Amino acid sequence: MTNVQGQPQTAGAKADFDAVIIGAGFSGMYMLHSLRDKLDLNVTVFEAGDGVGGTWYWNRYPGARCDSDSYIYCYTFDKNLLQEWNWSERYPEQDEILRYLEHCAERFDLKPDIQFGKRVVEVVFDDDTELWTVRTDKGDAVRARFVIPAVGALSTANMPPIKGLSSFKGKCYHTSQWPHDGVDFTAKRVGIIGTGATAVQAIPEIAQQAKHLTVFQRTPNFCVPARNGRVDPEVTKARKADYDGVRQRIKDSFFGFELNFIPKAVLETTPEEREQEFDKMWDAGGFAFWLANYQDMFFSKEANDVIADYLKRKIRSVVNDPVTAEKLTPKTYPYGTKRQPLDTNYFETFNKKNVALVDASTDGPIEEITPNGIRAGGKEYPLDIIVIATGFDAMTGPLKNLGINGRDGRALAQEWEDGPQTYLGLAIAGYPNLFTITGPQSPSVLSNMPVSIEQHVEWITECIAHMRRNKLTTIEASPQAQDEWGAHVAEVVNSTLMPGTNSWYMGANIEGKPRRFLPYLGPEGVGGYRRKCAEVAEKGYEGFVFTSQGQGGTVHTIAAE
Ligand code: N01
Repeated sequence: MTNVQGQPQTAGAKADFDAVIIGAGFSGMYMLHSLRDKLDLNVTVFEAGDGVGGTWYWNRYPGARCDSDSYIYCYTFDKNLLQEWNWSERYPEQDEILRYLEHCAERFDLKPDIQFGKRVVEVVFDDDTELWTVRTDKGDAVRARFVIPAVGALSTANMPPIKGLSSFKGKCYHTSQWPHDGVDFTAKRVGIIGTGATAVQAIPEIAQQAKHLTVFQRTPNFCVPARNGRVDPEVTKARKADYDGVRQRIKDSFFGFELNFIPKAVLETTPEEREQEFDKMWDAGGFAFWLANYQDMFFSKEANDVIADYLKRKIRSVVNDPVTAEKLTPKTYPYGTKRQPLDTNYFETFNKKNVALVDASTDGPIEEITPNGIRAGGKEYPLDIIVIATGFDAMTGPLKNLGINGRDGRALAQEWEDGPQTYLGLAIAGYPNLFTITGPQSPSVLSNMPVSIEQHVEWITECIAHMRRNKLTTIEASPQAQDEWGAHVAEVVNSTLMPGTNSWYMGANIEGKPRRFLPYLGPEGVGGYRRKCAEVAEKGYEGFVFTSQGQGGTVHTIAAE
């Protein structure tokens, strides 16, 4: 075992570990494998859960499944793993994805280096030793050269600040903190708050079991059918034979899928021509309608209206009651500027006799939770179970909660009060040797996550290998590079329709959260972003500052452009 500078671990090293990774989901697991098995570093992982899986460990609500096609919602770094694993469906359920991640943990022997049931509560940089001290809620305090929060973008639950929540006498569950032994809805009156991607998956499932389901909707959503099912074995065989090609295509693509925009403006098409294209995307199911539509969809309100009209007609054609159909039809924001939920019988569910919709704008908003149910628009809805599907304090929440204090005692939670500031969504000025995986201001949630996770893990690994080769002690984003990156992220998104919508991408779902676009919607997508990160590395880590040999050592500055 050697330390990060290539010296034997025992040769006067002060750190307990070369690296501490926080979280054992998709990103933390690959980060561990990569640093431990490629660079031979001494690494430990702290994981709050009692098992691996991250998102897939916690989100066990009925209907939970991935929205990306399974053949690309997986690790692609290991050719044998790609060949040996077989998914049962186009969009596998939560328990199957969790089984896959458990299989990966066994296959790469990760568990011995993961400390389960330990939540990190503080991460503090020491200016003198240039080491991080990581503390957990179980009393651990370990020192490490590098810290890599692999905490996911959607892992801090948003508990809505609704009056009376704790007074409810029945059972109440947030979808992301679901009981491991499930919830029995039989003969129960159930209320669900929220109609985002989670609720769109859960509502049809709960409605099948519950005596009655009341859906409390604040904003209606544009939904597209998932079209889940078994994948034709011949298609699977062909994909497996061409995984090198698949991998290259998703890496170079805009969103990490085998999907590309139609290189044409919808406003230049005839109604017949575009209706045919819309039908094709609708029939294909999945994200095609969102991410492979006409190229002006995200830029022109007029173009967007044409596309949204197709989806509105679909809602009206499925929902029998015209009043309910109107309530379910989005009218206040452009299509695609909120995350696209994929559905299986979502709108059809509102035709069932045991399902009712309470819409905030027409029936009145939720006023309070009472001991017996939910009061909205002056009326009380009696309930036995409340399901809270109100999402997450996305992207910044998980990082702000870690108690991160960087150089000179600066606190990340304070510095980000007006929104995240990062360089490439990978590093933060004032926080040396701390890397974020799929952090704010990187493509992250606007991509097929495993593609972006692998890119970040591989970039970070190569960066640490570079430091090792060159005997460098710390790396830190320069404030100038960080400012320029922040300005670029804002400039790019401001040319689209995204900033005008109250979405969690904008932080608009959390009261008091600054209105900032949180991910990066690069002009060339994840492919362009990957090339940018590679170029930064090729230019000697442009925009980063290195030190060597500890405090007082040589400072190497590589200026930003
Ligand atoms: O959360 P959301 P989610 N009172 O924030 C409403 C990923 N995901 O858990 O739209 C009343 O999207 C809120 O209303 P509004 C995916 O990236 C992945 O559904 O803010 N209502 C909205 O309807 C997704 O985008 C998969 O007006 C309140 C809902 O609650 C992300 O997770 C599957 C409220 C929250 O929707 C989050 O989805 C599922 C309040 N106080 C999800 N506060 C995969 O397939 C909020 N709402 C991998």
